[in-house]
Amino acid sequence: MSAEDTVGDAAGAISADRFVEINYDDVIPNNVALGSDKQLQRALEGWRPNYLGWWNGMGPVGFQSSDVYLRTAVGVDPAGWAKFGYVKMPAYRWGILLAPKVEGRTIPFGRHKGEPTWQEVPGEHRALLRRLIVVQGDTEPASVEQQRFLGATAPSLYDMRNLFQVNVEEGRHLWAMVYLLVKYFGKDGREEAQALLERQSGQIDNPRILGAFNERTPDWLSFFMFTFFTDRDGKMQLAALAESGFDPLSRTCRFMLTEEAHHMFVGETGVQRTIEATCAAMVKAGIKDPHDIEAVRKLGVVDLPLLQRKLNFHASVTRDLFGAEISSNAAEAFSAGIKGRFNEANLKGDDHLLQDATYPVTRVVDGKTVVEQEPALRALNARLLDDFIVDCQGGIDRWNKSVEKAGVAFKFVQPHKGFNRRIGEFAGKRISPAGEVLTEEEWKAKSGDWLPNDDDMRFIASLMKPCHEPGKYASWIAPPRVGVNNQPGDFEYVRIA
Ligand code: BYC
Repeated sequence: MSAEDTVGDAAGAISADRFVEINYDDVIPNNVALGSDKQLQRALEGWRPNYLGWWNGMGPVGFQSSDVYLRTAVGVDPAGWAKFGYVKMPAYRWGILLAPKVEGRTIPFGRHKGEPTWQEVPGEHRALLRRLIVVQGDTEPASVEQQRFLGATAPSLYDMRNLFQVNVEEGRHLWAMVYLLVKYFGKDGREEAQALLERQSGQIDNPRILGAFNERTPDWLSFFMFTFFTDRDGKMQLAALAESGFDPLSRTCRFMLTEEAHHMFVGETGVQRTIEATCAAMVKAGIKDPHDIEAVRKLGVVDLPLLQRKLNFHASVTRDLFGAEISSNAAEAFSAGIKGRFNEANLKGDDHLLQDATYPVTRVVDGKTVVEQEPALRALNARLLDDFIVDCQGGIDRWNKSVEKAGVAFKFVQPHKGFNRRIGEFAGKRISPAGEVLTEEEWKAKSGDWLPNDDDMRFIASLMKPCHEPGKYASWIAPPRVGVNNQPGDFEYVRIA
């Protein structure tokens, strides 16, 4: 079956008025009138086989010929943009979808504040803009590569379907960045688009650009923590780029954000369901002490202290993605009107220029953590990281409510900002989750209590047994409260071929 045929499956019942928005007749579905720009269309159609080659070679292992109950975007309005149906993943309709243009939009920050947004790349900011788009684009295929082996150990068909939904949407996010590169950056944009398919997560010679995207995602707990924390970095960065004065980037990121929300949902509820299964098993077995690891693990569930160590790892590795707290790159991107702050346009009582403002930055001075005021313009990465930490807390509070409800005495906490960092103020420093500055010896003695250790990883690996029967779930995870698109509990989300 060709990719084009699948529209019938995925979006067969799409009403005619929706087609007006997104043209599914084109080889590349789009709402950017691709057909009227033949050169661009040819360039993207030329890239498409390379993309499909990458998907088949580096995308999900196995299940590529299975029918997966996926949603496909059929409109960019918040109400009803999705159509659900069975699709074979390589036939997913990866398209180019931009949020609607806001007439009269002006640049909301920086030295061009108040000027009309750019519809073309401003020459003086070309290199900076291209770099940011390439970094953003690079993370998308990287995450698919990281998650490629997970289908085989899916704890249910529901979870397998969610994994594949996340994967195809990351693929679409790659298309979104490639569209910008190819349309607006000429020959070097086309070269960058190709290079995005050539770097590989974890490869020594040609790795992905950012650290966290070269880590392994070896098991489902890693996947859920990744989608909770690392996809949330995606949310924060996309939100900052959605403020951009370069309007096509803003519109692209605005639509990508609607997809990102689902990825974080998968992460938050995945961890939540793991916690629920653990607490229920503990209560049933009469185990009161969450630190009685041996007894808890015997029940085939994940002990809460291990989940805390996973949390510590993913939180800290993801925090590195914000770059150095003090960054001249970030200052320049802001002043130039290219990348704003989280929620920039709605920040009240702010001049959106940051010439005289300061921002508190935590760092280590004389063996102690201190907070120092820095020029706000240079501390934009620090600020976005702080916004991220606040955003994470909402989900962690909900996890804690589940634990509390079950009557188990345990509380998940975010580690100190400086814990286990490799980039920025805390790189090369040893900080405990509580924020004490440690010597190397102290760190070595304790870090196995704070980060997943070999024993933890072996135990998690022992739980990763496939559970591929409709309506059934692995012992360590509770069923979801509601099915995808309100489907019943025994729905066959993946028809394994
Ligand atoms: N690893 O001044 P600095 C997502 C580089 S996730 C390796 O500290 P800057 C997703 C940096 O590139 C969101 N290298 O930081 C989630 C720079 O190199 P150049 C992805 C790093 O530039 C889940 C140098 O160090 N989007 O969407 O202010 C699944 C000095 O940089 C790292 C974006 O990140 C690192 N961790 O900010 C799927 C948005 N950190 O340029 C998808 C676009 C820094 O001197 N990117 N470096 O050669 C940016 O805004 C910025 O590039 C960064 C860094 C925030 C990443």
